[in-house]
Amino acid sequence: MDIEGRIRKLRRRMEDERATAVLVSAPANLRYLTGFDGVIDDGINGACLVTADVTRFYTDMRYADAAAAAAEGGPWEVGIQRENLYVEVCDELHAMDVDSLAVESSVPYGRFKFISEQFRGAVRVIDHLIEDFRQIKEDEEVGRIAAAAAIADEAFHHMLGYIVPGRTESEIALELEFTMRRNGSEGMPFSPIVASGPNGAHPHAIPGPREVQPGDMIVLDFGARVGGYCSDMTRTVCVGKPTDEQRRIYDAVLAANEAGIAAVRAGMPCVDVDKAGRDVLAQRGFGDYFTHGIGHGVGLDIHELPTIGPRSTQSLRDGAVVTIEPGVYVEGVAGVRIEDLMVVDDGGHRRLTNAPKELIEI
Ligand SMILES: [Mn+2]
Repeated sequence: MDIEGRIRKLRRRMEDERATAVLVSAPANLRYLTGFDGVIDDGINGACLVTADVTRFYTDMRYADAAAAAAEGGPWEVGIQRENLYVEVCDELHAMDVDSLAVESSVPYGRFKFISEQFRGAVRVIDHLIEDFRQIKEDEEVGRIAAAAAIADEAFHHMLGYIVPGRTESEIALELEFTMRRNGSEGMPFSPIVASGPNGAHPHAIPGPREVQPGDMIVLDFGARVGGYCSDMTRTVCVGKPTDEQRRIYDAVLAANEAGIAAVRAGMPCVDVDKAGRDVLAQRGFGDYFTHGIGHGVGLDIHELPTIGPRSTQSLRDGAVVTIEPGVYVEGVAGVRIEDLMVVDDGGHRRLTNAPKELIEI
């Protein structure tokens, strides 16, 4: 991981923004900036202060040894928090004569207010301070995401033999999680979604006690985590033979998925990638049943930049890792979603999800 390069990019951004000092506290941003993988609660026991000369990662005594080991020979130093992280950081800024401070736009209001009071100077927020850099993945980051995607692919194959009528959504979700963790996933980037029959009409349904029945479509949306990096995929299967209507919905979503993926290359406006898939669903009469953006970036967080939807303002950049996940949701009847993960590279993209996409009958 190119920690030095990341800190260099941040300092360039600070110059552009005329920020003398920045304080980073969102866990994924901290991990990105330092490479330190300790368990950090959001802004409670870890924050990184960056000025033109200093990069200091503050944490408490519980992480002192691990942080010192991680800092060894690297471009940042460890500051030990004694009582209150933000009081101590502001005292340090006063000692350094720093009079303007920037924080991430994700900082909670209470913390922003507290820091402003302690700092007694100008504190402002910079939108996507670190998140902009995080879009462009280094090879090692892509390798970790690919490893997580492979664990999820393998779990999907296992699930095809596990799902039978009578099993509940909760049982199926547990088996998915168990399989991925047994195969090397570090916890879950999000709780797996298993939505059967009419529950599939809710894009982010919570698995429950409903037993899978013959004739159900089942939406399975899940991912694994390797070296801190997430994967994300969705497949929809049918219990027994699909009806003509189910087949028509599935084919439309699959065509939209492929059209969206075909549009994924560097320089492509995200709004056009979304449109490529959305138009296919509209042509087939399902335009009103696709109720979210077609995709998003994936990395240390399960949802990160870029967002790919009808109101996106960004374009895809070389090295971005994104999902394409159109869906059709018919209230009271069923849902279908098909989601793949890919990296934008070499004038096109490389798929990281490789599970089959033809409609599988269980
Ligand atoms: Mn997703």
